[in-house]
Amino acid sequence: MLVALLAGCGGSSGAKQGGGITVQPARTYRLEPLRVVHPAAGKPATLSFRIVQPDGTPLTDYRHGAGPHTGVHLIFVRRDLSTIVHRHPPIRPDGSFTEPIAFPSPGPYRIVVDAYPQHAAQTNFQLFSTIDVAGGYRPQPLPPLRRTETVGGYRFVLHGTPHMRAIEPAFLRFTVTRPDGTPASFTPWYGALAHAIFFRKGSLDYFHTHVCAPGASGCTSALGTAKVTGTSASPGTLNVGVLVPLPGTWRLFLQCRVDGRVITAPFTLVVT
Ligand SMILES: [Cu+2]
Repeated sequence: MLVALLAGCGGSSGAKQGGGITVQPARTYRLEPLRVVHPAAGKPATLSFRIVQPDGTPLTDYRHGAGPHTGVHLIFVRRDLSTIVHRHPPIRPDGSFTEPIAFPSPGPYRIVVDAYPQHAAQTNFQLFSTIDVAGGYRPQPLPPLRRTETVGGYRFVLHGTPHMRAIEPAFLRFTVTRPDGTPASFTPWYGALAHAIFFRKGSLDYFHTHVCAPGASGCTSALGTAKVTGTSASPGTLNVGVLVPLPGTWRLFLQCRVDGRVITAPFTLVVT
């Protein structure tokens, strides 16, 4: 099965106004076309897309180099915030991306394409779409904040009491230990020691920060004039920057690579 998806990028579809005037879509970046072949849970699916620039030509020139702020970050989040898939697909010379995806479970997902163009006014921008992965969808209630999450035997502990406000940088201090109790040592994955991906309950608003190795550059996330940079001062510790645009209940997906495997630990956060 092949599904062509409409890219929902900033409400740019044309709209009929009263009096028969057609308002043309804003000249913005868009996903064109965005296709998913075999969107069923547990089966390998293939997603392909290009980003088309306001002038109608495909975007081919992306930022590259060290750090996480390069290329395209492709993220799928299930609507109930139970699971995500996060990839940095390789860029083809014609600006197209083709990525094999295994959706972990059926249901509605939001697709985020977070792009870092080489030459643009802003560092990055996001384009959004949605996809239904076939199968029975049973939404899971969002669990309350738990300070300890164990994933595959790796233990993530959130220390202190988080007080988070919208648009204000804050830090969450985590320790991560292996199944044998020793501090986890993080190996860079997609340019960072850890990726902190935030989605807001209900609206699925998105933000993304990183933890990089000491001295690394290109690791600061910005929201307007506010900036935040995560740090890791010693093995097994993560000082994760939080910078989200709106109050509400958010789900943080904290991802890192330890002992050759990528681990995702989810945490529920309340931002006032
Ligand atoms: Cu990231």
